[in-house]
Amino acid sequence: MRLTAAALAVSLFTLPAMAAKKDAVTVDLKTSTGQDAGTATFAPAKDNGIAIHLKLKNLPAGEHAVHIHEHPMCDAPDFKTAGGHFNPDAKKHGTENPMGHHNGDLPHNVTAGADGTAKANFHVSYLSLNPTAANSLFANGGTSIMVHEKADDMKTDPTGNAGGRIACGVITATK
Ligand SMILES: [Cu+2]
Repeated sequence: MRLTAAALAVSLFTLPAMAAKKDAVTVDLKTSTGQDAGTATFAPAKDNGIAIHLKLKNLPAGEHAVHIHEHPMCDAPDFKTAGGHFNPDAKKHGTENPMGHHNGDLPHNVTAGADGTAKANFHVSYLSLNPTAANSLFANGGTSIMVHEKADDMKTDPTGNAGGRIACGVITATK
């Protein structure tokens, strides 16, 4: 009797936590010199979009663009293998609304402090964690998350004029 009650308590406690863990994906980012650049966590949101939590470090102080790029590859030092922006809808960068948040490429800016860290939370409706969706972060084997040297100007197509690539993390379903 006591065992049954204990087993029930354990399962009630752990099942929801396990479900949440399974659905969220945490990606490690590295700088172009191989330093730890922190993490990005992608979790499903209630409206089928995703919640993104960035906890970055070892960045130069100042504003930096954060994008999703099209290939799941982060080869230092230039991270060119990540390709261009992940843009499943083939939209022009930064033109759809004043914030530029229209497009699968996730143009957002984060600000790193003097200590090189930056934290940010975004909620986006135009990306998905559903592996079969065209706008999935796992589409075609995966994507990558990129931090740039400069801020995204939210208008220059297709790059956002954000300069070099300074940190990168591979996003795949089998992390
Ligand atoms: Cu980019």
